[in-house]
Amino acid sequence: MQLAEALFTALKDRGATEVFGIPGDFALPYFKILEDSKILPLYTMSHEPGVGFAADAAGRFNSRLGVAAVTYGAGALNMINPVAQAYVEKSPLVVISGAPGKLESQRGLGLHHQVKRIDSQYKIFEEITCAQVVLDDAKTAPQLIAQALDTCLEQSRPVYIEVPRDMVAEDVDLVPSYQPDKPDMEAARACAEEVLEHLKAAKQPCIMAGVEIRRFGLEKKLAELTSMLGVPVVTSFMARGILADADAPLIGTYLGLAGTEDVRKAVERSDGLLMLGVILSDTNFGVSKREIDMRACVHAFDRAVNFAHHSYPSVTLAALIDALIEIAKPIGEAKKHPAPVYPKNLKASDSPIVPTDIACAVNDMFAKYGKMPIASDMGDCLFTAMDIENTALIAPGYYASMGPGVPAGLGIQGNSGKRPLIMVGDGAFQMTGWELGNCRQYGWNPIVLLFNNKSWEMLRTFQPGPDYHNLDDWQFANMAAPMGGAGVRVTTTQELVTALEEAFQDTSRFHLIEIMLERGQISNTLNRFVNAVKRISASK
Ligand code: TPW
Ligand code: MG
Repeated sequence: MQLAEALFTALKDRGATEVFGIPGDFALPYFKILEDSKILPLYTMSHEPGVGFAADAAGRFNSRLGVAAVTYGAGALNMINPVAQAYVEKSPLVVISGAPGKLESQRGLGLHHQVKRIDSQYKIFEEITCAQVVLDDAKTAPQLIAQALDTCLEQSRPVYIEVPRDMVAEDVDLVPSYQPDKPDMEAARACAEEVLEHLKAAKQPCIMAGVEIRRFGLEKKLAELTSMLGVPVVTSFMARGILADADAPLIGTYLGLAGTEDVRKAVERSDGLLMLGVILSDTNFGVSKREIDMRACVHAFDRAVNFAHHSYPSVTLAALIDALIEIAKPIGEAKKHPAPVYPKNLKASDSPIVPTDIACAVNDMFAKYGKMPIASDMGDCLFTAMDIENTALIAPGYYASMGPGVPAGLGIQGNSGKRPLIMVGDGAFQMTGWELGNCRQYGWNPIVLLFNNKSWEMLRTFQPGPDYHNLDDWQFANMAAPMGGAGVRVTTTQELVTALEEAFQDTSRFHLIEIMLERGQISNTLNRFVNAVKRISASK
């Protein structure tokens, strides 16, 4: 079998369902094999950040491998930021890069797309991926491919696979199939006993579900466990959107002082907090970390479980949850846990639109037509999304890069066929909104809610004043038609409701709803977030 075929077959065997990419001369040979072999469909995008964000979203959405295929140098280095985000947010992203052939690199000439040395790119990717391989030997290639992909699945972080262009058609053996490590159930059971004791001893036990729950496909199991225990569950900010279709006693998303009081108290007053797969980041805990007594927490993350003064270094999240399910019993009195309340029934009128109206209008549409998966960019759109009914959400909740909104939506649709709702600010749309032009050729039809405040408004909330936060009026709605979609600009709640109705009715193309917002109008969550940050810095 040709080396490139072996690679794509191995990806498919491990759950990848498509490839996002942009070719280049160092990548043409393997792109040709991808197309001819038809092992996985290829979706081309317009700019490599879009490739990275789309592939990352595909992997996050179905908890399988996302695949980004690019060329050497100019292509791969364009993807640094999305891959870095995937690394810290634990997304199972496989980066495939073409590279100069073995003989080319020995001729002593500077090669185009090369930086300092031929392996400069490899070294850069070492810093943002958890495994790196160069397939420059037909004998070792199958083993190296297996190692890289299995590490990607086990750690749920990006890996880097470099394919010299003269290697792609070399004859190689099949890649060994995925052999997951056997979990150490004895250690997991001992750990589970201790975790359960910890929860039972607490007056106010609470479980925080983090993003690893989704990454490792554990939502149903967690719902089963938490229903058996009857302990309230919150998600971290980063994990917002998980458990949307599972029957768990979910009370909301923990946002510290930026969130709702019920959720904040359940977490911060808990004397037995169990954090399952939660990233300990400033965005997850920043606006009140000191309120949480970390010594009273148990933290399962990165294939280890940590108590205050000791840890179980080899207990995976899956093994811990399996072991807990074996012994789980209801804890304390079966209290009714308050379900989160979201704004609904938007009054359609000629009033100007504020961000909460958008959440309200979306909730009304979801109630009428059913929920959609959401891809949100960074900006107030993401804080507004906290007021939308819990549904699958792909968003940069930790690393916080602008740019993923539109391409991540395309990644969701390319991966699942589901129509996504995309939420994006005007600043972020200026970065990657153009990827929408790729919808028509693939029959994709996202609904895009563009929050146009003609401003980098989130920055303005942190530093009021400077004029450089002002953005020009780009008239985005007018750009939709030539890109193959329908565009409309709305300024009143009545126009918003009408535009949403039209978008839901017409599934033939993408709909771009350009929602005009006054500068200074921000969501409830961002408002609380800003006030909390100000209060914390004033008290220092
Ligand atoms: C790749 C820094 C964080 S939020 C923001 C910037 C520039 C403004 C976003 O403007 P937008 O949304 O999209 O109009 P809104 O609601 O605030 O008006 N470059 C990158 N990522 C980040 N996070 C920044 C800069 C930033
Ligand atoms: Mg803006």
